[in-house]
Amino acid sequence: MKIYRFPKSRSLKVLWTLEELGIDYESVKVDLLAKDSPLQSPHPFGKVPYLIEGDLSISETLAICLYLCEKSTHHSLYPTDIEARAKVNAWLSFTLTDLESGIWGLLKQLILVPEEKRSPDLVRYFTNEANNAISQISLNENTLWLASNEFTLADIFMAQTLQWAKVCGLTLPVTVNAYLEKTLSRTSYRKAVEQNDAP
Ligand SMILES: N[C@@H](CCC(=O)N[C@@H](CS)C(=O)NCC(=O)O)C(=O)O
Repeated sequence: MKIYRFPKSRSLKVLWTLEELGIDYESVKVDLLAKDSPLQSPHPFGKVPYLIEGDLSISETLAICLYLCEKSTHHSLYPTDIEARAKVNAWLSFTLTDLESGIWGLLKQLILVPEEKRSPDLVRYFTNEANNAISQISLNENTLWLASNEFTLADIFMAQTLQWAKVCGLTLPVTVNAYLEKTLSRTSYRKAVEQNDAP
């Protein structure tokens, strides 16, 4: 199985999922910044992450992670019980829509868009959107992780998005920051970052 990756990008979520599940993979670094480089992702639009396994190719971070969870016999990351799964799905949906939209917009304005094209109005707008979504993260103090006492896919998606928020200079509530630190202390995370950010 080959995973096309780029440092600091969403491909981290896929590698983190693979590390949690203990699935062997080969990660292939592409060059997202130089479109004339030979190191392009085979994704139809040159994006990462992208999975190729035999004749199968999958795009979209969530679809790849769900495929890996459904393929695995370890069910804790994406539970089979439908009520437990619904809680994971709710957090995944919140993270990928309400939370990510403001943070990703802000990240693009602050880092990815060329300086001369950045807009202070957009920075203000995305900052408000992001802070508003962050204020809606209500952690359940009776569970160890976001959706339950098990570490799930929801935690992987939430953690990378919160990390992006910090890269943007946003301040997280103390409890959310403590949750993030706990998430990032997992061995699987450290291994995934090592792979994802390798030169
Ligand atoms: N909706 C896609 C977004 C993928 C995406 O935009 N990836 C970025 C890196 S985080 C990328 O490859 N950008 C390069 C490009 O758009 O050319 C997903 O969730 O996988």
